[in-house]
Amino acid sequence: LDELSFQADLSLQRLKPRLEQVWEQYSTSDERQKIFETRLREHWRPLFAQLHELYSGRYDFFYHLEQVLLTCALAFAQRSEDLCEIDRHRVIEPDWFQSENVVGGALYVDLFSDNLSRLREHVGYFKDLGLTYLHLMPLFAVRPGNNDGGYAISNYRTIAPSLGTVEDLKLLADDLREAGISLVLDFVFNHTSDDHEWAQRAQAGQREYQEFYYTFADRSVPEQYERNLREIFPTVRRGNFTWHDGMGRWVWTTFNSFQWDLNYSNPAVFRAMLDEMLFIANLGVDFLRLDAVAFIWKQMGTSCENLPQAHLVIRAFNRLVRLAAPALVFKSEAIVHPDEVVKYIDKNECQVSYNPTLMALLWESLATRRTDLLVRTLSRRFSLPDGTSWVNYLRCHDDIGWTFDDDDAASIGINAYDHRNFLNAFYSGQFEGSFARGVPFQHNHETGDMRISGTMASLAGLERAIEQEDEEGKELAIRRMMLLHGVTLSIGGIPLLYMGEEWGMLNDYSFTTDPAKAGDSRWIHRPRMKWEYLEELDDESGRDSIRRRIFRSLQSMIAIRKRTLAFAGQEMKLFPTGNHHLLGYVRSNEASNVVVVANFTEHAQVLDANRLRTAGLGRFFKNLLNDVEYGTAEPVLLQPYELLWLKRI
Ligand code: OTU
Repeated sequence: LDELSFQADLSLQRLKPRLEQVWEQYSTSDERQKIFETRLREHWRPLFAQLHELYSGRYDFFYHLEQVLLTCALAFAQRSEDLCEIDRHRVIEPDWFQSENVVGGALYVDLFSDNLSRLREHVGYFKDLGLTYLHLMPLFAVRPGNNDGGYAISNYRTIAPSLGTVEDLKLLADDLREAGISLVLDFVFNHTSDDHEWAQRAQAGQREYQEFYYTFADRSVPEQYERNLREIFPTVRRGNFTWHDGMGRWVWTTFNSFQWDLNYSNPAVFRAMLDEMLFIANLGVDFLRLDAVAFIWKQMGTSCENLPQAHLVIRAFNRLVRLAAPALVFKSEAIVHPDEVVKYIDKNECQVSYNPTLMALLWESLATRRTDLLVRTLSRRFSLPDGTSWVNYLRCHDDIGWTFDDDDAASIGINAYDHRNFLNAFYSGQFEGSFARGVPFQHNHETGDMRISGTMASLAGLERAIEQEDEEGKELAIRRMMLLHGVTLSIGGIPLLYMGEEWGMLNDYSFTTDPAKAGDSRWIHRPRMKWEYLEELDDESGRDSIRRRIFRSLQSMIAIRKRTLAFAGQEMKLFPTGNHHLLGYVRSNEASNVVVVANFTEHAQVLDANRLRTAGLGRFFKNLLNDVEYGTAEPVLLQPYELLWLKRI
């Protein structure tokens, strides 16, 4: 027995009487107690080791250890029978989310249906589209005025009053579960709003709560940190610190000045946020989106991003979830260099993760009409550890940043700096001949860095084509959108729609009139749902409706995905097409293969069909998307932006 395991076991033995008190307080059944004990046998030692590594330097380590365990046990004791039942299933089948049946959507409750109780009336809408995973953008109580779209939380246990109550959320969670739809919420744990109770206590001078954050009496320490820090929102404020007049101190604020970074080197913060997290878990949440994971640990002399301790904190949270609420899956939101993104993905850390590199490179391929950088990147960076999964998306509520590896680019003769400038020019519509209508986000004039805002349809050319009454342009824009959806629906992992995409919704420029939003161009791609669009679905008068076509095509593609077993899981093999404008890959399961080929240009392209035969993939195929059959005796012709899901026949 090694020293740490010995200490872990001894600590647990000493803590047992405290656990007994929890069971007594909640009249926890013997059977439930046993479940917790069994889980402790599996998770306690690794958990102890993680907490020991993070916090054993503190004189009061054992006190915090006790508090963490009690917080976890209390949440377990309070978890509903229904949720415990799901826990039991998912412990046996931890890779349930890898099914071909899983298709996600994300939305803002207020913009979609005004509030939570109205949202319950639209469960049928999600089912109709084929969704089985629903991410509700942050809906907890927020500060007045600018609240960064819900990411400045003042209370993790109350819902923003305009959206409803915790009771409404629970009812919705029940309805969704009944309909086979998983509920996804954010855990905004890097920072709280400046009006959260802890921040208010800090402002009132309580030292205990000032230590929940990073506060400094003068500029000297912040300036030392600043030497190595990036600026995430440089147009909001230069640097990463904000002066707070009332408190008379500088506060670490990575994002907006009202978002105060939490101090995880303080174990009291770890415990307090664990408590908030398990409260959210017990509402009936299936996936927790861990916001801004890269920033949760700071260390002088480093970039304070992606530090090893950030991983440790998440791993410790993961163990605690395995103890109290194992049905819950963590989704990492790390929009950073691809080498760093994958480090968060592990059965014991975040089981699923956004795939920002695929997202960025799909747009890159549309702009360049070439797939070289995409193929190069997929060949080295798509595969993941067992039991984990990508979340593949095209747009979300945030901007697009050009996250690819500079050396990947250099290896195929692309200068990364120039290429990012080109992509920014292309997607902000400044590049001659661009079809896109995006706008800059967080342009940093010092470094030249820029990201892009805009809806999928506007970036894909629909807005410009409609404005110019360009029929061919509209056709190409729709094809671009369906092409990208067809990739995220088939490449491996959870496809995630950003609601509004199903109608091809265009940029909404009205945010500029709202002072709380005007400074943040991401609001351009957060449009309000227009329920009147639904009427167009059944209007068969022959009137040409772009929206009906987009909705119906997407709906049918989703349905096909859900009956194609080869689209489950994460295994993907690139298929060399021999054509720089095509992307090809093979998805397989024991029973069958599907070969996906995608044309990223507005010109017809030819695929040498012998490649299919010589790769042993078959000689006769059917495109699952339109039932057209192909044989390898003839070259395969792909129409502009055409996508093939080829199944051997
Ligand atoms: C996230 O995004 C959220 O998705 C944003 O909506 C929030 O504003 C922000 O955190 C603060 O809560 O910079 O432009 O590299 O990983 O954390 C979006 C930073 C962001 C990203 C990400 C951040």
